[in-house]
Amino acid sequence: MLRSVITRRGFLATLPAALAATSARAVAPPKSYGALPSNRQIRWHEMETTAFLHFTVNTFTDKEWGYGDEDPNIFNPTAFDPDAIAKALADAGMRGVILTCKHHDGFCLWPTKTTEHNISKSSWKSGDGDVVGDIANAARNHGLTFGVYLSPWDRNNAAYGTPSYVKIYRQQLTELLTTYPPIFEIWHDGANGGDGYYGGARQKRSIDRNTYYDWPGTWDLARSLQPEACIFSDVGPDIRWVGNERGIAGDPCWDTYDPVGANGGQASPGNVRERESATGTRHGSHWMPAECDVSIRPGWFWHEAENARVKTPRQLIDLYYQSVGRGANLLLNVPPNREGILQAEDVASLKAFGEYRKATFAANLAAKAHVTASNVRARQSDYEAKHMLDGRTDTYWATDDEVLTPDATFRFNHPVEFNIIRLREAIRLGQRVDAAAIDNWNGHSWDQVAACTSIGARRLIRLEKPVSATRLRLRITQAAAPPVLTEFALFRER
Ligand code: FUL
Repeated sequence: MLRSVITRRGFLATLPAALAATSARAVAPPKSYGALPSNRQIRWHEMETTAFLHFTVNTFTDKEWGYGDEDPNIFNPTAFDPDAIAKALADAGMRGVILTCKHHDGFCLWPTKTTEHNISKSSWKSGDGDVVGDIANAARNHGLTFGVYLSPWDRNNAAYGTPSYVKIYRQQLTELLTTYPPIFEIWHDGANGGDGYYGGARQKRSIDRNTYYDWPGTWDLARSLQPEACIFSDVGPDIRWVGNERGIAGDPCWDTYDPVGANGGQASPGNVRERESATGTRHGSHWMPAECDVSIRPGWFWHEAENARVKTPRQLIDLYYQSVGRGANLLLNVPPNREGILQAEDVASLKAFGEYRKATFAANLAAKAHVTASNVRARQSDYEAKHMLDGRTDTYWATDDEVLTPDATFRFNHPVEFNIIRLREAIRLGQRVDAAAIDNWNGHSWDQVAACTSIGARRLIRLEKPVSATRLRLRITQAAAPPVLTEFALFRER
């Protein structure tokens, strides 16, 4: 006789009756709590760090925002090398790259049919250039996924401010999503409306940020064309802006969020109460993790004068802990220069940042610990605390339903020296933990060495100086639902 059961990973399995008898005693996994991530969001969380490429006419005019009247011929990189760009990003540990396919100036870096203001009108490569295609291919050749930034604001387009521009914007998005798939992220900037060339009108055009673009319609279109792509904006729907351009997430930084408009009403791209973007909303109704965008230089575009002001490896490492370490992703902008390559100074910082991460996070120093827990769900081995050490994201430590503040003790045969602690919740079951602490055994009693609030996809705690331990205790001090942790890891900065 065959019987179907749902295994703890949610798979439907058919078991012989004898086996089913044993599994009938198995206790179901904990119930999920609150808003849950989609599969596309889970994949996005796993990327941790991605790169931003700001590259367009501004690179050649030395501006941050082009007015929209730039001559296409000005776009003329002398030694464009997409492969070298992608290689430098991949070597630095970036997992994806997002290109400014069109910035506010409206110049399209692919041969679009929607406007004359595009790369095919440039004498560069005799009008045969396609920077979007070239970067997308090079990225994939180096194992990076590709994403598109398409500025909603278009200071070139004569129709900007009328309904027909919104159609053009959607056509541009359609071209990008159908010509260069797969796309992992679609980036909608919040800067909207103001002065511009607008086909020669040279005037100020204001739009209603809540209604003009009919964002739900645009996102439905994006979903239908690239269902696996995460859509980013100030208000998601998949990924939220962190509320600042310094690359720093809030602490806590909840993965859930209910956006509120700048004046307390409806929120939309360009109209959001930024202070809440950094922390998210505890018990919020949408899973909408934060992305921390920041430039490796003062500006988003390359400027010769900023070559000496590139962030140091140390600064990038600090940003990593302030973004990725708080459960967000880091989107690091590294703008190509007028040659069409990354500036040597930027590459040097990137390289050292990548090497630091490779060396520091090479192996979990707690992997061989012997671990016991104050509570294990139904005392079942599937839920034991050892699953926090197995390097897998689909196994976890879970407790009985009524146990919200358990602890787990890790014993080491030899003292371990560490200054980084990494914790992860099994986010498929929601964000459950509100606070945790870690104690070190001093031979007589426990000394608290670290504490944190939100964990979610990931929490990195960086201690000021290394700690040596033979016994450590992880305490969940507050939780909204029985905690479900998939990782406890220790590292020593190199
Ligand atoms: C901002 C834009 O105005 C900047 O130019 C840049 O693209 C940045 C990432 O977003 O809103």
